[in-house]
Amino acid sequence: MKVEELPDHFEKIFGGRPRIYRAPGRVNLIGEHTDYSDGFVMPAAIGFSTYVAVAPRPDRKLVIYSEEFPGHFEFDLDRLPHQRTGAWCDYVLGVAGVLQQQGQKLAGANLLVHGEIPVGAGLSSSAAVEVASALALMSLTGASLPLPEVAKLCRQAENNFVGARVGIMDQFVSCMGKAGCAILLDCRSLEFKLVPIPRNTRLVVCNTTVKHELANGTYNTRREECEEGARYFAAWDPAVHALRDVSVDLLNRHAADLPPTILKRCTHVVLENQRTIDAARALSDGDLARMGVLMRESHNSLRDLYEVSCRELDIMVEAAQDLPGFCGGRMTGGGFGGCTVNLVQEQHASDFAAQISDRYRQATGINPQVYICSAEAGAQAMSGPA
Ligand code: GAF
Repeated sequence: MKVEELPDHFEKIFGGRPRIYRAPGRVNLIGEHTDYSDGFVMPAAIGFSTYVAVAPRPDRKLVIYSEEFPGHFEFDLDRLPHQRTGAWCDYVLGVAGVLQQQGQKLAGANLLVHGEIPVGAGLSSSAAVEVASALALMSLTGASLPLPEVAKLCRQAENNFVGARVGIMDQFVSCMGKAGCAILLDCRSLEFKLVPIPRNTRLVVCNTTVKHELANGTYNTRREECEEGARYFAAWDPAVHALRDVSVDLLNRHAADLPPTILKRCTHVVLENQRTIDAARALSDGDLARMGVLMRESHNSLRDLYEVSCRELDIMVEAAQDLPGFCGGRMTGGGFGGCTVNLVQEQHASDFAAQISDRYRQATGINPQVYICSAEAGAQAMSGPA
């Protein structure tokens, strides 16, 4: 289905004309696995979005359909499940639950969810469903919240209802993305700076099309390892509340006292935070050579210290290195599969896409998907009822 057809599909299924809300997926240029340690990230929203078409119902039901995702679901707003169902509708349910816990009395609603973000590719399709659903549900009661608050409540839904202990990055950039810019975000204060991406540069996103089983469990394990590291440092310096507060100097002073695995995780986070701040400066200065070095260091650190890369991601990163127009690239998102992000000069982007696909296919026997993207705007209302 094309997005233009969404109102007609909605009408066929439910009757009536919907309002439509859109929330985009993202790539992260640098600052990986730092958000849940209160650190810095630098993502950009991309041109793949999830759309939620919504209209009120006279009763207290929440009815959720999608053509891309299986099943259709009906819930009673006064008796929403307290535990996840295991289906994709959990992202909508979680958001509805948090909105109600915050004191909003939601209205009965029909929702048709249209997703164009590749699922399981690490491009934040789940955050986009959450954000678009939150805007859609709030629109029916006339409630409005600042977008950073929407991001926070969506993250809360994912942490508490879906059960993934994610940081704030994905929901924040899906809400706050700006065309042409990456966002340097302080994940503790939620202060942010827009960092323009040089005009003639494209974000070429290379999907390995693999997702290894490890992804979910290991994400929570990494979080626990970071929390354990922060506890060590807090014992030496009470000003440390999260790895964000650990300086390179403090890290070096206590390196020998940490268990080797914890030291590796902490070293990644501490240095990645610094790289992210440096990268924001490099990008806004248009210094793509420096940006490329930092992205490469980030990838190596995720591969060797944080240990969340995989063979396919490493092959995709190596395959890019000497291609014309390539400025920098790395794995993006949680890892264990999914995508790499590459900064590529615009005039070389199509050839880059073709050549990296060939190389990856030859090395792995797997057909990749390559998307030539740019930084796009964050979540918004598309139209009122027609
Ligand atoms: C996933 C999470 F949802 C983010 O919060 C972030 O931790 C990312 O992995 C790794 O940087 O996308």
